This record gives sequence, structure tokens and C-alpha cells, in this order.
Amino acid sequence: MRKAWCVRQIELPLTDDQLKGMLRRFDTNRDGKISRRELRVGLRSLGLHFTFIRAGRALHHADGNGDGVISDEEINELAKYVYKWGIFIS
Ligand SMILES: [Ca+2]
Ligand SMILES: [Ca+2]
Repeated sequence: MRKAWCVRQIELPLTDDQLKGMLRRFDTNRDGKISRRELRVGLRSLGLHFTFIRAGRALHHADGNGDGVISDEEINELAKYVYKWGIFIS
């Protein structure tokens, strides 16, 4: 199970902008903020495992003002955090 934390099945590393663009698409209700649920669903759509835990940790890390959602200003922090998981696109 441990290996599943390391997502390396795809090849090219995402640039910062690509990653942010991808994260913005997680905002399915288009309110400009990414909720924990949207983050979880989005991560799952990338084929990641443990999305419930990951979404919780990422949100906790990136949600600077503690309102429970990731706003556009906070998306940079979220991108930095998610980047460490090594998400790659083919
Ligand atoms: Ca939203
Ligand atoms: Ca926030």
C-alpha cells in the first residue's frame, strides 16, 4: 500500500501554471473556491489514492485564513503542496 502514495505512473512533470490550472478546474460549482469535497473529487479524477486523507491535509496546509475552502490566493500554496506528491501528466 505504501507505494500508492508515490504517483509516478505518468511522465512529464507539470509546470506550476499547469498545476494551478488543473486545480482551478476542481472548482466544479464555479464559486472561485475549492472546497474540501471538490478537492477530493478532483484528486480522485487524477487517479490518486487516499483522496480523503490527501484532500484534508492539503486543505489544512493551504487554507491560510481557515474558512475551510481554497480561494484563488490560496491556490498557490495548494499547488506547492500538491506538487510535492509528484503529479505528472503524459
Ligand atoms: Ca467551488
Ligand atoms: Ca481559505
